[in-house]
Amino acid sequence: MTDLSAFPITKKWPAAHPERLQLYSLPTPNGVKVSIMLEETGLPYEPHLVRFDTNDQLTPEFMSLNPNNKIPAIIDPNGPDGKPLPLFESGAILIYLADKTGQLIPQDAAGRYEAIQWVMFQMGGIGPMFGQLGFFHKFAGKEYEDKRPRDRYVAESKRLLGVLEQRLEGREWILGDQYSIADIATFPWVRNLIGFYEAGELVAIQDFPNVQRALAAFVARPAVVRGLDSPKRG
Ligand SMILES: N[C@@H](CCC(=O)N[C@@H](CS)C(=O)NCC(=O)O)C(=O)O
Repeated sequence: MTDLSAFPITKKWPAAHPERLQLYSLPTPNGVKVSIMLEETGLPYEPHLVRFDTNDQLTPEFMSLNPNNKIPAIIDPNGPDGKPLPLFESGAILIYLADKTGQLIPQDAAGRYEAIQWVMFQMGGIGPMFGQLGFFHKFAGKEYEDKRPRDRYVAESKRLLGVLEQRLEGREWILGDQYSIADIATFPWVRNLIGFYEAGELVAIQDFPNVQRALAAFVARPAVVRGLDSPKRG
């Protein structure tokens, strides 16, 4: 019987199935990367909802797993050497799960680094820039009189969409024929930009037909549909 009691997070979110991978998350663009990956690979997992309206991410139990107080985070009871592995940062989790399952990452060395390169492009570029655009366009930053910060993030988001558009020219997915963790990292953020942030018009999304086409194919995948709703908001 797997014992995860050494992890304080299990006091607040008890593991009903400690032998399964434990996911602590909320269906945000960073959170769903991991639930989509888990659904795509078919790894059994137990989802736990981390609520922001009650600041669950700031509790000592959650921060014992991620001192950076952000979802998603996991514990894999069957990590390297058969020992439990705690992990945070969605990009690191995607790479870990791809390596663990041998799925959604090329198996040759060059292809593997190419996939990691595009995951990093999302982690360092698309995620932070689209996130700032959301703040200045839809949330508290909307009230700021000075529109220069908003304009800066709009311009940077358009530039990044342009990079993605060019990459997808003549390619079905970011790596070509092979759907990968690079797509799982990226498309939840594009979806969020157009949907929740309501910034499609602002970034002139119609100018990026390859991005729109790949996004449509992404959201039509059954595993993506399931992952977008996990953990259930309850
Ligand atoms: N680089 C991190 C970013 C994670 C992140 O920003 N998570 C947000 C939700 S999308 C969060 O937990 N925010 C809660 C907070 O900042 O208190 C990752 O990719 O895992």
